This record gives sequence, structure tokens and C-alpha cells, in this order.
Amino acid sequence: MYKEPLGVKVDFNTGVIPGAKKIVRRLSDMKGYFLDEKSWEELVKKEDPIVYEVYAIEQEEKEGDLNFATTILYPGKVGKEFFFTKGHYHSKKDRAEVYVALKGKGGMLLQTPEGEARWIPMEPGTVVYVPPYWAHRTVNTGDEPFIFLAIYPADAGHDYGTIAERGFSKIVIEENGEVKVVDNPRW
Ligand code: M6P
Ligand code: ZN
Repeated sequence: MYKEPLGVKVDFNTGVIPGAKKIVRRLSDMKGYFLDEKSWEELVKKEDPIVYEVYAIEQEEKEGDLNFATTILYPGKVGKEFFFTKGHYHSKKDRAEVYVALKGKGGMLLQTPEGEARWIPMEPGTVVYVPPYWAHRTVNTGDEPFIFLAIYPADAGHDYGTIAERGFSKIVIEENGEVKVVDNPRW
């Protein structure tokens, strides 16, 4: 009748959560996500790098319960575009989420269903509140793994559809050695 409480030790240096479900996303799993399709194809053929890994402790999809997960987002670029997570809305659209940055450097792109975007820079210690209804994607703008913890309702679910098709209205690129958040020319 009562679930058993649990404590796990998250390794803040590697992002690993012992006993968690592990998901690995390689560049080949992200076809159509990056602007520069030629660079994407070349890099997939050359080494098909791991873009990110997720360690998730998930509960049954029930209202009131919570999941948590670490993500290790590796450094890299496809053309000018920094490596990022796929990004998603929640299937239950009014579910919020909290992220805590643990290591490395990056940021979060958020977007309303109407395409209004925000960029929140993240470094170790940054806590980001993702309000209900906002799609969210994290981006590694540094040269070491960007590691963060996310806490989200167990019944939130992941809706990848629209982001997979259209992306975000902004992209995060490196130009003349600078990190720039610019309009997505394909939007
Ligand atoms: C965070 C959480 C997870 C999510 C993961 C990777 O850890 O938001 O729910 O799965 O990031 O992001 P995505 O699912 O967009 O690939
Ligand atoms: Zn989410």
C-alpha cells in the first residue's frame, strides 16, 4: 500500500545513477534534428557519436508521483550547431519540470506552442523552472560534458512530435568563437 522510499547517490562528476534505466542517444537517432544535414550525415558515417545519455528513475505514470533523471550531454557540433537533446513538450501539457545543472556549461531553449522562445544559460548550480506548456531542450555550449538533473511528474510523458518535425524557433550556434542564439532559418 505504501511505496518504499529510496535514496541513491548521483555521481555529480559522471552523472551516473546506479540502478537507473539508461538511455543512449547517438547522432544517428537524431535524423532531421540539425540544420546542416550534410555535416550530420558525414559525422554519422564517420563515428556516429553518442550525443547524450539519460539515467532515469521512473515510477508508474500516476498523478502526484515524481520521476527524476540525469542527462550527460556530450560536447560537439553539427556544422555550427551545438549538440542538444531532442527536446519535448509533455504529453500532459500542463506538467512542469525542474532542472538542476551539475557540471559543464550550456543552457535551455524553451518554447510555447505558438513558437515564442526563451534561452536560459546554465552552469553548475543553476536551477531552471520549466513552466507548464513549454517545450524544453538543453544545449551543450562548452567543451566538456554538460550534466544536469531533472525532476518531473511521473505522468508528464514525452511528446516529441512537433519538435521532431519543426524544431525550435531559435538555434544555438558558434560563430566567430562566440555562442549565439539566433532565429532558425527553417522555422
Ligand atoms: C531530462 C528530462 C527527461 C528527458 C531527458 C532527455 O533528463 O527532461 O525527461 O528524457 O532530459 O531529453 P529528451 O527526452 O528531450 O531527449
Ligand atoms: Zn520534460
